[in-house]
Amino acid sequence: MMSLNLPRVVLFVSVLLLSACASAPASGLDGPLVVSTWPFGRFANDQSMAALAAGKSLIDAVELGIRETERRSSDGSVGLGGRPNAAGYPQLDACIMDGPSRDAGSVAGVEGIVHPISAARHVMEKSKHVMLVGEGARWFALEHGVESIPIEDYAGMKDAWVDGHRPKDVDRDGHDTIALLIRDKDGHIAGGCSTSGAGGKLPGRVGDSPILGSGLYVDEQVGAAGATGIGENVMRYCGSFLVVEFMRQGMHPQTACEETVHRIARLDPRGYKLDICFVALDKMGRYGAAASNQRFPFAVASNGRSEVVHVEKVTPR
Ligand code: SD4
Repeated sequence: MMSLNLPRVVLFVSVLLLSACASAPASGLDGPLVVSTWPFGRFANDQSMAALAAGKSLIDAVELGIRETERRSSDGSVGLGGRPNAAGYPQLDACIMDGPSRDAGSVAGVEGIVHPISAARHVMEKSKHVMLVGEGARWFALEHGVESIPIEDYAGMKDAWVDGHRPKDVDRDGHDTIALLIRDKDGHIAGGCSTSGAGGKLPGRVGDSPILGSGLYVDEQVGAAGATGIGENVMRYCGSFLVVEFMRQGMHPQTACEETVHRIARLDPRGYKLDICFVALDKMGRYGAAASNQRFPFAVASNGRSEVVHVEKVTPR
């Protein structure tokens, strides 16, 4: 009769258990995960988590989260209360991407639209196009009943600005973009981005935020990334796409964000003086962030937890 060698059995079971742990996602989260830019992202994350808990779709959760930030735009953050352009009025950018369907929608330089993220979703779902800009984007949003305000004064403000009666105090500071990324409990990925853009921008200027691959990129197979900061320094390098590509190569989202900042800093004449930040999450429920030259607070929500965390600027190398 075969006798049991107890120490060997214990060793065998331990090895089995250890290998099971090793194949679980390293510090990955099981339930839904929402990551977004800046402390104000926390309110958006909470809305997105509530939407998922209520059984709403992934893309509903993205839209409802970002609408919360747009609604709170009196914070001077995102939406119509965000930073005005050089002529003194807001022109808004937003986009949305749905991983499972590989659909996307975007609006840029849109005026008087209270929820540009909803306008972007309408472009995705109700048009044959991916991106609409300016007057056409506003018309399309109004056609689909998106909440709006009158913009009659804007033309006069622009004329006055063109004629040289320019507002004195153009506000170039402050942060005004929400990029929000979601991985749901089944591992599906989606994201959105909404902004009033860089304060004091020229009328007609479009930043990185509504440009797929720059301010936001979602890949159902890998994960998602979003950007904030000076859009010109992101969009010349397809920043969010690059983060996702680094994750595809096997990098943790944290490393992927850092490597993207290093890559851009290595190529760009400004070096690390880029004023850019990235957030990312992956299919396994891991997340990370990086910033070129400042401390970057961002918001994370997962089951039973909603908080603002931060990363320090990367160490130049
Ligand atoms: C833009 N990336 O329009 C946006 C601005 C921003 O924090 O994110 N500010 O360039």
